[in-house]
Amino acid sequence: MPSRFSLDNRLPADYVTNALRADATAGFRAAPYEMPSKWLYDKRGSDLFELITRLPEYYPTLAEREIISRRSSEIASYSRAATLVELGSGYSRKTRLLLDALTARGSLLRYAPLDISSSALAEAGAAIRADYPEITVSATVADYESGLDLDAVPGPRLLAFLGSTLGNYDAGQRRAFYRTLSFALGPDDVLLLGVDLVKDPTVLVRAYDDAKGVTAQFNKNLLYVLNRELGADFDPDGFDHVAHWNPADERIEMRLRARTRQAVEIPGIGLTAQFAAGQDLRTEISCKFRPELLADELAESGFAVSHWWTDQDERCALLMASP
Ligand code: AVJ
Repeated sequence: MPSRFSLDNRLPADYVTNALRADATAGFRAAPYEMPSKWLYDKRGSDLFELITRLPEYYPTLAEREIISRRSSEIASYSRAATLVELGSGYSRKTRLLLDALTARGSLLRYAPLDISSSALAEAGAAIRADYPEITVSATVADYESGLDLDAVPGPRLLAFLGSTLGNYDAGQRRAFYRTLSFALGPDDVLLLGVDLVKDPTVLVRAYDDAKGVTAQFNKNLLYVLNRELGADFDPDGFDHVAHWNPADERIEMRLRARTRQAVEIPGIGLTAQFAAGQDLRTEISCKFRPELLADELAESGFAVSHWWTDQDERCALLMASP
């Protein structure tokens, strides 16, 4: 049987410019300045993140891989999925472990990755199509934050949201995200969430401030994006990379700290950002979770956690929940 691969673009042509403009307008009117972390991931940012996942300090990728490889057949038999939907799939590396287990079980018909990066989807989609000829790959370029339509994909569905991407949302954004999911999922579908757990802050800070400075480059990539897309004149050398542990909210905050007092023109939004020396632009939050609290907030949004797995060192967790 011939394999099938489709790449469906659901983003309007001017999506990047308009959405970035709206986020930058809000973010540079806020005090302190802030930007949503999704703007870190253009081609260069996605490549830098790939390098981060191979750093010795950045444990989450390996820890999650360890859990998935030990639990993939359980996941396959509990979900009996006909479709694996993956949000923020990027280059789909860990996905293969799930695809192996689901195809071995014989239930899987389709892999449906969604991402805002069409280059990552095209690359990953083509590779998966070649290696899994028996399933259909239907990739969608979409911003799932603004809604999710899964009516076209056969159930039961296993919706995977891995890599601790959930941690990029604050509590209110997570609630909105769970709502989107509960509209999209049916009673036979399951959610598979990968999260990073609260742990010793020195371990956490090291994971976000590595010795080689790759994370610093990744962080500063936001300034190149703002310069390119909004005609801004940020000087990346004028800022320091900061990984700050916020103990009250139990999250890492990546920031760019102005080395000197400076004014930055952002013509795309008709605004000048004024930085005092030492003033921050927050570029990412990465929330760390406690099992009971995460199960509670999922329950409040109508999801019941049925399984909960960690790696041997209990750094990260993978959970399965039903709507
Ligand atoms: C891809 C969002 C899970 O928050 O750990 C890595 C991104 N930022 N180093 C994370 C990231 C800095 C990463 N996520």
